Amino acid sequence: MFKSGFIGIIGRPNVGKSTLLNAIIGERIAITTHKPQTTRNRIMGIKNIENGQLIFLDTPGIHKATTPLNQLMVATATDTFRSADILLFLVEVPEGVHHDDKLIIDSLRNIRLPVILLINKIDLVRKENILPVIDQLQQLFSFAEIIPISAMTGDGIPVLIEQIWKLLPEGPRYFPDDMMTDRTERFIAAEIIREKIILLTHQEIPYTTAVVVDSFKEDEEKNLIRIQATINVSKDSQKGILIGKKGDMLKKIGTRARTDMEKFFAAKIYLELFVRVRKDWTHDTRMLKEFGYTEKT
Ligand SMILES: Nc1nc2c(ncn2[C@@H]2O[C@H](COP(=O)(O)OP(=O)(O)OP(=O)(O)O)[C@@H](O)[C@H]2O)c(=O)[nH]1
Ligand SMILES: [Mg+2]
Repeated sequence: MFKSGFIGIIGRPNVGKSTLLNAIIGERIAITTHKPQTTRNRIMGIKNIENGQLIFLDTPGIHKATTPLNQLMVATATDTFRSADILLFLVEVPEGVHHDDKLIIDSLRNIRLPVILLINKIDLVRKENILPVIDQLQQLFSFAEIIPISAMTGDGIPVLIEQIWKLLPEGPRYFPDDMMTDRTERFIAAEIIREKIILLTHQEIPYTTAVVVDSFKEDEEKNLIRIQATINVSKDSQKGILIGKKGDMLKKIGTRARTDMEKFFAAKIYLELFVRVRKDWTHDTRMLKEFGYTEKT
């Protein structure tokens, strides 16, 4: 029997959703950092197994959003409640049950999808500390399955894939076998740059930066890709910080992004970065759309 369907990965920021997506797919299609609110879009990852096609949807972390950008991110995540066949609700065991986890559980009450509870980051705690967290969450909601995992080490992932397959409906192969994600190479290149910015900068900068790839040109003969990208910031002062003394910061971001891109695209990369101020873009509907942030993507 061939089964297929859409599996939404949801949870608070920083619990390990994108790490899990990458672990399942076996490629770094979604960026991950130790800072919350890394993911801003829905990112599809397609896993083909012998008797099924599992289509995972990584989503932004659900949190109390205040700015229009954050509200869009949360809407992108909660949108999967309607478009998925199964939800994977991730919590991280080292942090225990967080107030926002309870809010997410409350928002799951009216949906009819099976929800699998994933207790993530079990590599960080002793086994006996996992059970109390499971107990507490089990009292709040009737989960279809509860599986302790480590997205980092891969522990529990084969069991998870098996359980998902069991819950999926019979269905067709929606996407070609060799398709890994719905995201373009341009998107992934922009995200790799954004990951380096998040890792290398501080305070509000990770949250007020948007990267757009302006040009992506492949020279197949030379196995070379030329990429030009613009880093958009929301204030003049942030532009100076991103460029750094004598361009130091921008150079660092570029070098690290290029190294990752060369691995991902298996090609030599020429990367050119520009910084541009787009005043208060995180509050501007038109600019949010221009930078690729809409509920439906
Ligand atoms: N030790 C350990 N760390 C993990 C595990 N899974 C994720 N992490 C780390 O947790 C941090 C957050 O991971 P992400 O995958 O970016 O989390 P996310 O839920 O996608 O976060 P947002 O996109 O901000 O919502 C990163 O530093 C990961 O390396 C795990 O199983 N074990
Ligand atoms: Mg993420």
